[in-house]
Amino acid sequence: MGQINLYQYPISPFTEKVRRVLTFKKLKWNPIDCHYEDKTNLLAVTKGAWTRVPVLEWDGEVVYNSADIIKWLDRKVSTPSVIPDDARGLCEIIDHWADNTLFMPILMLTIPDLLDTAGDPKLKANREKLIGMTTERMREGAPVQREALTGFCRMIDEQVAGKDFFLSGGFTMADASLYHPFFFLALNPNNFAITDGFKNLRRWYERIRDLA
Ligand SMILES: N[C@@H](CCC(=O)N[C@@H](CS)C(=O)NCC(=O)O)C(=O)O
Repeated sequence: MGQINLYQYPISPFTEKVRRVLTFKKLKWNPIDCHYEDKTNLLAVTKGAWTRVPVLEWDGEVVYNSADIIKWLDRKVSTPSVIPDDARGLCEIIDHWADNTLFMPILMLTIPDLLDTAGDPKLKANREKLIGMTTERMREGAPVQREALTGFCRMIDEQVAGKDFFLSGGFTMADASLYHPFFFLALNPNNFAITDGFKNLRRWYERIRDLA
């Protein structure tokens, strides 16, 4: 089989979701870094259809959208599987919750400091436009976001108590989906400290982070 090209940003959480699955399946990939503004390579590989990362290109096929990439990969390389037959819908529901609910407070808490540290006014303006909110507004909402995230951490902590993975039976897409927001949160140790009181979650997080 040919080389796997993964169009990405190194700190992209949605790409990290796919990287966890590639790692679990012991598939090596070639990272192709994309630019936040110049979408030339993404438009070329997707024939104009998609401008976000991740995009995966393998053996002449091009797949985009992280959940679709993982489902496609699981069909192409079915051992070890990450989507159990009896939990297909559940994996998609968990993925949807992770991307659209769990990720939201983490995005709002992480982006302001990240952009300030980057010190690139063009990047800041681009990201504020994409998210539809200024970093000042995000900072104002931080207490509410912290409270929401603490509640989500408690739910995950309860589910992974006494277990190695989120669902019974081993690593699944659910672990990759739920891990990616915490990968992004961990870019800022002050924010990641929100997880300090959740020992089961932290053990699970480290297990998924350290997959080899
Ligand atoms: N639903 C998509 C979302 C992908 C996404 O939003 N990726 C971000 C980076 S993590 C992105 O490319 N944003 C647009 C941009 O950076 O211009 C997926 O799961 O792959």
